[in-house]
Amino acid sequence: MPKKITMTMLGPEAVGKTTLLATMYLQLASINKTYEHGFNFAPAGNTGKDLREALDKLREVIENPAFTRLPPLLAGTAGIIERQFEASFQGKKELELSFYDLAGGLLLATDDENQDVKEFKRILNQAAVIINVIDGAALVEGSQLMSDSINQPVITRNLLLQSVVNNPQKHLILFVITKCETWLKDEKGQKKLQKAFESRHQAVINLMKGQQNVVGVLMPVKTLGCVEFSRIEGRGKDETIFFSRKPGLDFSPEKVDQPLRYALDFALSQHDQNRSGWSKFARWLSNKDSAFQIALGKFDQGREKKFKVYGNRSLLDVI
Ligand SMILES: Nc1nc2c(ncn2[C@@H]2O[C@H](COP(=O)(O)OP(=O)(O)OP(=O)(O)O)[C@@H](O)[C@H]2O)c(=O)[nH]1
Ligand SMILES: [Mg+2]
Repeated sequence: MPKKITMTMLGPEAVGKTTLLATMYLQLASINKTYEHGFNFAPAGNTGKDLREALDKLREVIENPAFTRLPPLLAGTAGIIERQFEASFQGKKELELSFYDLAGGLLLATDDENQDVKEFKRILNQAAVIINVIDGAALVEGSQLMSDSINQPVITRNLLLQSVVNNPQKHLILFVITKCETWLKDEKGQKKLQKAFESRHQAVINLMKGQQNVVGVLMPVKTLGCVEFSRIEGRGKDETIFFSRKPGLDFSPEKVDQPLRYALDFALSQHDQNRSGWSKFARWLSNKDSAFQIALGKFDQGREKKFKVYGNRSLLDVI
């Protein structure tokens, strides 16, 4: 029986979780073919069909006239949705990956008896990889009030608390910043993003300090690539962010292969470390162990190493 590894999105409504998942899916093909590593990742069940549909909707962004206010491109996710993937090595199925997407509204549910909330907490506790999606425009340009109400760092911290503290499960937490095209253009903008994250999400960063089972990585990405922050209008409750579609640019996600690579690397190395003693011995006898680890080392070469890391950095070592 192939083992199962859990991964999950985490983040409030409309920050870009489903958009990130769909654009990561788009990168699978290139990850499968770029290196001679022997791994193959494929969607299972309805995952491929659903994510292709989401991508088609996202691509419609290029049909929007430039410089207008952008309407939402995707419908909000309902409840918790499991997206299944499979990883095989040298043509043989090694691992099942369950990737959960959720309705961000669940984070604000106040009712402790809410079944979806209970289920989500269970998923978080056992997830090897947690992708906390953060709206970069609200983070950098919004008031504290707006940034907190869109990104909910305190609720995020409270949810992570029980999965991080006193839990034997090791976690990779990717802090993926979306809607941040504007600040990715130069080093100054990138510094601004990191500074805003470290001050406004301090509660989450503090939670990871000294915890041996957690490593966090800050990763700004371009999920759409052709939409930029334009301005903020209004104050207090009326504060609104406007984005505009840039003329001359196509829908072209960038860097989204990196959270995907980090997630898959971590999943594969956790899977390899968790093999039972007997299976390890049998694999060692047949030389399978070293083949797998050499492949993992090759696969790891596709990972950029310059991202800011928090918590126990050694968990990122693949072998
Ligand atoms: N400018 C900009 N807009 C984005 C980006 N990513 C997503 N969006 C917009 O944000 C909207 C919400 O994105 P979703 O991916 O549906 O957000 P979600 O986090 O899945 O939301 P829920 O399912 O409601 O929890 C999309 O319809 C896009 O219009 C981005 O990188 N830049
Ligand atoms: Mg969604």
